[in-house]
Amino acid sequence: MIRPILIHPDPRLKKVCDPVAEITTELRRLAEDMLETMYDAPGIGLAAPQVGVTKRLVVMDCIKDGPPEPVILFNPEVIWSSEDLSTYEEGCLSIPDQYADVKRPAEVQVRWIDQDGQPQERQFAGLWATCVQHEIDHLDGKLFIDYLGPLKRQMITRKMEKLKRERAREG
Ligand code: K2U
Ligand code: ZN
Repeated sequence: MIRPILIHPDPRLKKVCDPVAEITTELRRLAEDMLETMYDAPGIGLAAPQVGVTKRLVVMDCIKDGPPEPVILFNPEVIWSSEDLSTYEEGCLSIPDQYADVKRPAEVQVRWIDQDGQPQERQFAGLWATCVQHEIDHLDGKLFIDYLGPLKRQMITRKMEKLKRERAREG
């Protein structure tokens, strides 16, 4: 089912999430719900804290045109990152309609546990690299606006507080 996506500022988006001890049926269901929620947004990534679950789980599918390629990552960790950096104009489903350039390592090697409990390891480049780093940041309570200067971050936070007030009024 499609789950509501938390909007910044929200304390649950700032928490360091807990590792997943065991891949339960419930967590597999959560991962499926996150993929459905991500495709509906639409987005190319989503982290569990964004739907209010402070567990170390992210989903991604950075394929634009072509058959979908969903990836479910439990306890993902970056085990290597390139010296080269790449800049991407990032957005975030928890900070709607705000975009800013963020510099990150251009390639990363990531290790995780998949939905079958199997350890996986893959090197990501391009948009996949940007996305997986953006999602793992979410698991550490870090948002892309944390890479911006204090004034720009504050301006965006103020806009989100206004948006939340308006949404609360609409009901
Ligand atoms: O985690 C999220 O909020 C989903 C993010 C993932 C993402 C952000 C920046 C760069 C790459 C991935 C996005 O909102 S998904 C929407 C999107 C789609 C294409 C390109 C950038 C952002
Ligand atoms: Zn995000």
